[in-house]
Amino acid sequence: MRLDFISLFPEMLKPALSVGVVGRAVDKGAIESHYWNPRDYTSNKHRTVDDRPFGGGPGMLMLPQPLDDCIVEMQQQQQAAGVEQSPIIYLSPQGRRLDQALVKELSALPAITLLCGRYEGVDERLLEKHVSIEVSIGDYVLSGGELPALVVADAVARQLPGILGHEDSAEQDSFANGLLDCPHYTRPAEWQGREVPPVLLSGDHAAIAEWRQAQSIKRTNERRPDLLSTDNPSKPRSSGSE
Ligand code: 4GO
Repeated sequence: MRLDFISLFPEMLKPALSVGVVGRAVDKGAIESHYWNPRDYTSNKHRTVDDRPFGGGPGMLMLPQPLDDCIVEMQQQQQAAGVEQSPIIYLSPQGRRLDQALVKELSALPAITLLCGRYEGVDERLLEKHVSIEVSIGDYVLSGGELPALVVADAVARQLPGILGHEDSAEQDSFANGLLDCPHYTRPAEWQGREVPPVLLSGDHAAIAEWRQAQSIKRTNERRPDLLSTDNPSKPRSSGSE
């Protein structure tokens, strides 16, 4: 999968994509990342990428011109590389809330572009022209789209085949089956007077699977009943309690 990042701060993104599971995906060639800096596409000698909002108000906006030239060049390069037009995703609090279902949709695509805004955001006309979907990682405001873009990249990368070892496969994750994850324990079996639930030491794989499923359902009920409510369209089809 190809990931293109459009950002004024690519140096914020690159190190995050070089470590851990995502770093391994990059090393293995399962992820190919490209960085595009709108500041390299400014037409004025001060290399200005922002300006004041029409109608007044605080803060600055990203100018459409450098972003447009940047996107046009990126799309030319993608075409030359034989990549189909990839949807441009704009990270913003006004976007569709990211969840595991959206992560799965995105990870099935051959390429996505993540457009990271700064300041108070981007001129609306640039978004109208180029953006396929706005995505939000949650109901809070950040100073740039880079951290949300990394959240999307990480969540998508761990869905790609052969990226996680089978022991920690994406199928085991919280939300993979619409439920929260069960608790986990490692050595020692007793730690500071606290014991590991005995069933996990029993060697009875069926009993362990049953216990984990029951714990997942209990936790989901206690912490996120919204995930189980009957009017929730993303309610898991089989929770094991039916
Ligand atoms: C995305 C972008 C929050 C999110 C952002 C989010 N803040 N909740 N800030 O996913 C335009 C300039 C948006 C700063 C950006």
